[in-house]
Amino acid sequence: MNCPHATVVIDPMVQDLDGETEQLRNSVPLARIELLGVPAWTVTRHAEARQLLMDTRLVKDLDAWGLWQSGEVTHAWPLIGMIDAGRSMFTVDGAEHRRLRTKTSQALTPRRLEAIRPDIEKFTEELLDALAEQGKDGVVDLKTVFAQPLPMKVVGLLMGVDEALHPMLTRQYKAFFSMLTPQEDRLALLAELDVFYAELVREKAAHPTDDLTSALILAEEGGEPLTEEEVVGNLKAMVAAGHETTIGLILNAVRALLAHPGQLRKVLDGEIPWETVVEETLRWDTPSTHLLMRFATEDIQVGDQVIAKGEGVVISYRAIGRDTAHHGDDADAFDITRPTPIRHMTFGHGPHICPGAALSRVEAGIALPALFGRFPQLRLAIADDEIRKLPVMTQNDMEAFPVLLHG
Ligand code: STR
Repeated sequence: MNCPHATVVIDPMVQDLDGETEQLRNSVPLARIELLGVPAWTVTRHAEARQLLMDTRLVKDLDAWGLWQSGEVTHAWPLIGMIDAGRSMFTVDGAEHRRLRTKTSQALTPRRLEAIRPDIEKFTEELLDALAEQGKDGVVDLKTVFAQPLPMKVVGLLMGVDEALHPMLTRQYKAFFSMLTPQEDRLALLAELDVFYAELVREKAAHPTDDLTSALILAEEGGEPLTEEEVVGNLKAMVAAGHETTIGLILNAVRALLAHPGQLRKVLDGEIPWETVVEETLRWDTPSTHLLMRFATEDIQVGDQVIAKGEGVVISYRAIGRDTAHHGDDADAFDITRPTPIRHMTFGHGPHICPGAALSRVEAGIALPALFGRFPQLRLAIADDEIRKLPVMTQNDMEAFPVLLHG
């Protein structure tokens, strides 16, 4: 049933994410949602999302939000940290956005990433050794031992964050994303992280190395150098995004394959490439469920609905990946044998399209075949429907992923 005016209340404690996605998809192209008492629009269909992601009347600037201007939304709202993340390529539009983003996107092209492929392979092998050791007598958590540390090591290498600091960062981001963390604690940890990143940037400014943080500090020839605030903003966006989303990509792919043994067989037999697994996972079970937020600087007509000036717009990537109008009637099925190419939009579209897309594909493209190559008998130690989703509103994040390595 299509009831475009019903408001979908996004529940941080939701376990049935498919149910939430379906409910959102009952209202296309836009749905009215409520995020912990705060109303917003969300886009639930591929075509309109694509269009809105190119629409310059929608901006990232928090000051364009009516509910922020009026004081109805404040720092007391638990999701404010998803929007008010400091000045960076994530929060600025237009020419300034290009200035903030260029170096990062240039550093993350498939060609440039070839240079760190051997490092990613080495990290993967080391973590698989640890997994083998910890899982030799029984159940081991694939999340904490493998899927979580790998992206942190990779983004740490890229940005020049020492390994000794990775556990602290993992802990802080876990608390940041969890809706069970009291808001004062979340604001305190964000403030701590800001101090940490500012110190790191000063240290790199004094002793530049060959990492991306040092590159961001150096002035472009003839260009305006980024300010310390901008470098910090970009650095923390890279660490948060590079870490959190890739955990989801790896675990969701493993989960989908284990739930579809016939398809896993085809991959292990070399009939279907790993890239297809990665792309179908990105479409079907997106790491990022809802991306907050953009604001309308004028009224924007979408179909027969109007996003009024000052209203907030979320992009619900999970619903978009399940769009039957774009992906066909079987959009709800995980199917790596589908005859048509998978044209998902999980990395976004337009100027803010994920600069780390190629990196995440390289990471998952190394991690998945290495994992299944080493443990072809890998299986879940619990039933699939016993996997607990964390109380996180915007990411598809699991509590743990307990596995048995040897069947
Ligand atoms: C987390 C908090 C922070 O310090 C900086 C950022 C900016 C980038 C954001 C990140 C946030 C949350 C997760 C995001 C990421 C960009 C991509 C990632 C939204 C707000 C996704 O989940 C797609």
